[in-house]
Amino acid sequence: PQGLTKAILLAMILAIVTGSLAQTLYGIAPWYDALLDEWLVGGVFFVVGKVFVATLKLLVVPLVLVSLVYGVSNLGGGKDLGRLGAKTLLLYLATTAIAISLAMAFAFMIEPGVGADLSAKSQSIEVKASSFVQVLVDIVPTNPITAMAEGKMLQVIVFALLLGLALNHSGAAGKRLKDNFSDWNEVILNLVTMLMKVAPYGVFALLFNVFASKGLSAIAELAVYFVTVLLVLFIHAGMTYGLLVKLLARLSPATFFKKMRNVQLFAFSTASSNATIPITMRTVEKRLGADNSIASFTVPMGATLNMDGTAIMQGVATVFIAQAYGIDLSVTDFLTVIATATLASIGTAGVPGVGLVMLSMVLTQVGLPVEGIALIIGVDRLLDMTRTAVNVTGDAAVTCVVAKSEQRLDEAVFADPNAGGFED
Ligand code: DAS
Repeated sequence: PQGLTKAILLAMILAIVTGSLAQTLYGIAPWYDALLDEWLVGGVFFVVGKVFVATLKLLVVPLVLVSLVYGVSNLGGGKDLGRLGAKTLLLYLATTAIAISLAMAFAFMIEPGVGADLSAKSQSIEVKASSFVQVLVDIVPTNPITAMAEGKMLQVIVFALLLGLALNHSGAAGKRLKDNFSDWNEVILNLVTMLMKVAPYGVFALLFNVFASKGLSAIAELAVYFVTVLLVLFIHAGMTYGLLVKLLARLSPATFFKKMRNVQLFAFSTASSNATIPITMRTVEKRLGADNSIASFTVPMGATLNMDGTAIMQGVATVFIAQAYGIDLSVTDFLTVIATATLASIGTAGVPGVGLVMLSMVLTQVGLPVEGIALIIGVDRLLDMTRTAVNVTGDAAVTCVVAKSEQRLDEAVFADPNAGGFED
């Protein structure tokens, strides 16, 4: 399909305009409200949006499993995997630490929370977050089928890694199975391509509902906070990832960002890194030239471990809440926030809203009132969409760096504007 990106962008703009308009007209007449609430937001667009996200999520576990088993079996063996894993994890943690440090520096300078209206704090917030130790224990699955059925990404990744390694030590049987997984990987990636064609409709439905229900009004009273988070998101994505791609992978940042547009639009619309995994995987392999043996590992791992956009929100939100309550943060508090937010991002899957759940862990760690989350919850959905787009961009940037460092990135594919279809 020609210019899928244009179609998605058009759908996005149309949805934002009509959704916001619908929200401003709310209350002009009972029949209108019923039409908007029951038939559109709660009806047609609800169904279309849910089905669209479901078709993406449908492919996540099968694609991650076959792709990772096949990908790992193409690596030299345990020592390669060890090096690859260490490189990837180090880069993911480093970019997240940079992200949150930038966020707190800007929030400290801009002071979004000074003089904030505390009235919203009455809303009670029910959030629970798993402890870091529990996360580590949970990483190894006791039953791979359960892990897949429940979509526990880290457990699926561990199982696939072990199975992929075993393939290399299984002679002819392993070879046959490896070819099988390779075919499955190709077919599922083609299924992803097919499903991407319905994206404009899904994107419209999802975004219309966000803007028709949340609208732009929620942004007004939190404008400074909202703008601060967006500012750092763009700076981090442009600067940190731009430098990463340019200096470490010696590739063109302009080409990288241009080819990442589709992935960012999916991430923005779904607010879910996990649901975007199939698109991220397809793009880094077919359009950016990263070899499957790298991408099959770094992309699923990134969707779960690497959430720079989320860390940025947490950095700004923590400073905002401290300022709103007139609480001074010490240098130790800052370092605690950086450590907690970086580690907190390891344990949570990339689904809508996890950023807020992890924020409660960060606030608790530095003794800030968790009910402060009520102050920012109004605009969180819009920020969630943007930070998810940053999360997946970080996953792809690190994938390119690691693939290049392992001589497993095809620069001809990277440079070819039409590689992988969907000419922009
Ligand atoms: N929506 C999450 C993701 O999918 C990010 C977040 O909630 O902050 O990456």
